[in-house]
Amino acid sequence: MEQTFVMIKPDGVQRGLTGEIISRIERKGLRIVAMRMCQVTDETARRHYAEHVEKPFFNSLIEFITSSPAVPMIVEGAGAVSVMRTIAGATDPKESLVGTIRGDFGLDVGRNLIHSADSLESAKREIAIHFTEDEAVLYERAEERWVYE
Ligand code: DAT
Ligand code: MG
Repeated sequence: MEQTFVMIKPDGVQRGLTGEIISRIERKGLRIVAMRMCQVTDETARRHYAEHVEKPFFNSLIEFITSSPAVPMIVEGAGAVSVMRTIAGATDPKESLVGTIRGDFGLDVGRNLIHSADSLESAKREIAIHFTEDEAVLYERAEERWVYE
């Protein structure tokens, strides 16, 4: 089973979409194995978005992501990394397909509701930034034998 890192961003929480977003992940059949609500610190945000440090939007991105509570989580399932990227939608919500989280709820690239790791390598790196190993719970969802053949 693959694990990915997902985070409902401050706009998702402030707009009351936490439940809606969690629902979409659950209904897909994916398993949430760690989750909390917290205000991301400046240090954690800078580590998380280190690859974007030279980008013109870096400072506003850090300011936004630390501005209000977020909901980081570890999501597990078959192909979890790419499946979650598909559920999240394209980076710019103006271009994300309807049916995706960003496509259904967003309009601005700086307010795109959800983060989802872009590769298995990024997922591992980001999980280690946001969670300790003992925070992930080991369990199976009762419906999994109806989700997987
Ligand atoms: P993604 O979140 O789809 O992986 P990314 O890694 O390229 O996208 O960028 C990280 C975040 O930075 C993205 O979710 C929103 C913000 N961002 C990206 N491109 C931007 C831009 N051109 N202007 C403002 N914010 C941007
Ligand atoms: Mg990214």
